[in-house]
Amino acid sequence: MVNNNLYTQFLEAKQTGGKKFVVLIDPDKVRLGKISKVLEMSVEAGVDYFFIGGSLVVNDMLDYVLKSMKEMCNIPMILFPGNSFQLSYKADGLLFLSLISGRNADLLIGKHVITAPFLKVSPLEIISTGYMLIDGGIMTSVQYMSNTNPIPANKEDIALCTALAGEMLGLKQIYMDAGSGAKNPISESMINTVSGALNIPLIVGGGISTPEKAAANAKAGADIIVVGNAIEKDPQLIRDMASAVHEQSNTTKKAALQ
Ligand code: 1GP
Repeated sequence: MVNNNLYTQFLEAKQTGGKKFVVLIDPDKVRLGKISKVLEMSVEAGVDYFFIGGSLVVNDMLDYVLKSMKEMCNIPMILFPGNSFQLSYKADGLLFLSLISGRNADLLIGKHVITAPFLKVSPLEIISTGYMLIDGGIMTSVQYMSNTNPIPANKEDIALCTALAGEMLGLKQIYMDAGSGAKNPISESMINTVSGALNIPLIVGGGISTPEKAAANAKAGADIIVVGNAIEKDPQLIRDMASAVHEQSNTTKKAALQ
């Protein structure tokens, strides 16, 4: 039986105006002493999910990190793989990413063909995701590693048409990413334009460094907000980021009821 729990929650967020907050964990950068603190704070703050992955994972730590995390908390762990080697059955789900902003056939469909038979027999919930890189003002790892051009930050029409095409192709959600450590996060205006036209959930991340920006993105229409770098630098931000995002969910729901 196909497991749809995670995606059902994402879709419900889109449909009801609920907002989800995700902490991105790069398994290469994890020190287990520090991660236990991050997990503790995430549980207290009500973090909804962890995304696990990185553009370039060089240590063979993925299974170990996931196993250790699972022992410490119940927050669902979703793989956000930078390549087809970043697979582990110890996670709960996997973003099956097709890089629809690029024209690199391998990342649009090629790697997927190779991993499909492994995923078919895996217990992971597979969530097909149209992945769109948006220019964040610097060359990010994902841009370099994927050998693709991001969508220019001011080209909202291209972002909109790309996201719509992804939805029409049957992808279950769209992830707009300025890339980890982006200098400029995605504009609220672009988020608003894309989100307003989609019936599927919209994930937004890359370069979000303050609770104010996280809240503004949620208000602009992002259903799921992802933060990695800023939290790696200052785990204390988890609480304020999570509540800034969740508060927007209340605002939107209240507005919908009025
Ligand atoms: C990157 O969207 C994520 O793929 C998160 O980016 O690390 O800049 O928060 P940051």
